Amino acid sequence: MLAVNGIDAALVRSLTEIVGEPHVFTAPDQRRTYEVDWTGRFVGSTRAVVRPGSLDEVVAVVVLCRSAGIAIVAQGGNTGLVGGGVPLAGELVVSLRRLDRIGPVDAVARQVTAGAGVTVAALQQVAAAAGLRYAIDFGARDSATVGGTIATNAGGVNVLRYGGTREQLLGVEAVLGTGDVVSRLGGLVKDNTGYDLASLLCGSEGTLGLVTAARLRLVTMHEQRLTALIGFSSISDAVDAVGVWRSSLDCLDAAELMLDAGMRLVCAAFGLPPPLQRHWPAYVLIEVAAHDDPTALVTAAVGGVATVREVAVAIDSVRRAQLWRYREEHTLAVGTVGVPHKFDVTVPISELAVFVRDVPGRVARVVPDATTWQFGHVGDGNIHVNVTGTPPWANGRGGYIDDGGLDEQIYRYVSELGGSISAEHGIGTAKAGWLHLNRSAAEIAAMRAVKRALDPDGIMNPNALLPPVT
Ligand code: 2HG
Ligand code: ZN
Repeated sequence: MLAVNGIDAALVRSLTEIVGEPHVFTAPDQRRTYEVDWTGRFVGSTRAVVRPGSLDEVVAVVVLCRSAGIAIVAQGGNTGLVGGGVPLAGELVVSLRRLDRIGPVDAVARQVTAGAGVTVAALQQVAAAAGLRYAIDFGARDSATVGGTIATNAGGVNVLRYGGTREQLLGVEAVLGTGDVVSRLGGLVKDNTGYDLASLLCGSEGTLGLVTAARLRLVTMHEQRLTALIGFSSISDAVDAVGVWRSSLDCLDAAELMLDAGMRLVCAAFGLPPPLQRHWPAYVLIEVAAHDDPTALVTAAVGGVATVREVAVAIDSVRRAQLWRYREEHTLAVGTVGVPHKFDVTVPISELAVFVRDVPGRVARVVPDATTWQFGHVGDGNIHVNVTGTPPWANGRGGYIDDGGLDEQIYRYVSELGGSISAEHGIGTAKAGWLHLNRSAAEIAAMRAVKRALDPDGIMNPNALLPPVT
């Protein structure tokens, strides 16, 4: 791992001149939450965290770091799950959370400009106040930021209807690794004038530059929402049913898979009653959103699938939130068991049920005592495999990086099935060594060339995304 760490007193003084003393953290207790991801799996250290409050300050920080040869890790809400936003090699942490301005909603164009530090929840609230909706949504909405979701091309629960973050992006303002600013916040929907830098920066995980603001698409706010939690006798019945509903329910916003073990864990961890009268091997949570009452449509669609065993339906927001809790609390519930090793993968829908069935056995081959938890966005083929009970192979700094072959076991299997080793969380440092399973040598060479052009001194998140050069 490349370590660039010349953060000394002179650099801290220069950073302080740029952003002001209150916004440079050097004391251990100030730095701590920036040095570790929230699962506790990725633990690094840094001598300083800098919190610029404007585009000019971000430019000055990047220019300073470039001239001093200091590596930068950008951080938003620190909700990332692949070790891409914490200073594992002593990098300077540049927190963009202070860039939290939201511009006026253009209700006619259905767009808004948001700073990188705006949380997804804050953006959703501003959109809702204007009668619109921001389409990206997931459990970490209160902490995750616009900048972080762009850096990782975050997905979430509504991808099957609206696409991921890249599909919401009309333009960005960013500071490249050169210190140059690129800015396209005009919001033109049709704009075929060369390379699409916003798309390129989206999913680049801070390796090319720092996104400081974005022009984002807003979508229709549907007045009528219905959530249903449905029990099935098998994983394949659940997956097949979602395939049917994807065709029969145009208004399908989300289709999430849960399994019996995860459901029991959530109930135990949060003291919740079981959601249905009986426990079932597999559950699907669907949400539909429409202008007209969708109850009749959903009743017909659900009733038309013979393998449905039990259903709970909610229309009012309180009861809908109660049903969603069973899905959204999975991440925290697994965290109560131990530090999880997370795999965020996609496999073709045709392989999904077999994958979910076989993964625990594959895990047991390399870590016999581990427990495997699976849940995810079944509507788009994205499964979250969480493994707990893995021995604590430490990285020497208190984190858990090595895994005794678990990565190899899962990622090779995903790749054999024609899937992706990163569906929506990104590559980070955790998966950089496995990128070749999904990307050809020519593609990786092209990515390296782009990186050299936009970040000539290699200061932008140097250990993330691209495989280490051997
Ligand atoms: C989710 O879908 C998030 O809940 C987190 O992507 C997934 O905890 C995870 O593995
Ligand atoms: Zn997810």
